[in-house]
Amino acid sequence: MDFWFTETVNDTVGNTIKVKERIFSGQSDFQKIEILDTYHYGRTLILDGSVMLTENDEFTYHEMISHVPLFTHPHPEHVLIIGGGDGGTVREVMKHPTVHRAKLVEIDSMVIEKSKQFLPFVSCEMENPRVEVIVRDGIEYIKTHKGAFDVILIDSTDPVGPAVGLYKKEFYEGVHNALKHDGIMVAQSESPFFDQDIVRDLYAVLKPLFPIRKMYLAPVPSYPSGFWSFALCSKKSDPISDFRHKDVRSLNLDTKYYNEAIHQAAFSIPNFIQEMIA
Ligand code: AG3
Repeated sequence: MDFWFTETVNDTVGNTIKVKERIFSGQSDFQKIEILDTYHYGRTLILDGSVMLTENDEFTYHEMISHVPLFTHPHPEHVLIIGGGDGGTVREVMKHPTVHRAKLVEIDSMVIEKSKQFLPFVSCEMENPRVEVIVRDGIEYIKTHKGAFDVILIDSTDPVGPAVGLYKKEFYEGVHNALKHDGIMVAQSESPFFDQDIVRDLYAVLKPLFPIRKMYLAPVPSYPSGFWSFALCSKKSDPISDFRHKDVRSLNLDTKYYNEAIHQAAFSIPNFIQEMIA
């Protein structure tokens, strides 16, 4: 019998993927974790019924959440990743030679464990000596680390379950305080087609906190609408005028999506989304 997985996007829309094999299914203290092998997308990580990443298209998301801020900051050395226990963001951050230390603060140790076991294509840099993995609630962690980071990446799930607090004002005040005077943060900010209220609310929260705020976009075919947004907030550097484009060329990182032209093009925002976040 055919086995299909459907992510329920809303009451009337779902995303359906044909499954080859169930690799893992379990309940952690925080959420239901599933890893499926699928025909089109390869191995797929699902948390509480939502696709977090697939082998076939995770590169767009992980490259864009990492390289856009890291090539905007003049000299990123200390990076904090909140969430992202699969390791995909860590893998991209490790491509930057300026980064001395990346701390990954993930609430759910089972996500880390199962990604290491079944998703080596994302978890491959988790044992890098420049990486420190901390199993803790990012909301608590951020409060105790003032002025510590050059770049903070919020690689969260949708605002349900343990991630609800990652969309609130108090959390972003903490993020602001945890950044150095010229720090930059990026948060994944959902689909402008399906999650308009979340997008609107998040950008309203960020507005009074950071002088520079810009949305950028990337395709992630396995996510609802396949069209994803990120919020870049910065205390000093602008992602276009301070973009270290020469370093993109000279470092010549091994990326499948990100390049110099994409960095700039990603900040071109359609009118309906400009209105949404105005
Ligand atoms: N974090 C963002 C996933 C959001 C997807 N939403 C959905 N499928 N409804 C992904 C974590 C990857 N490191």
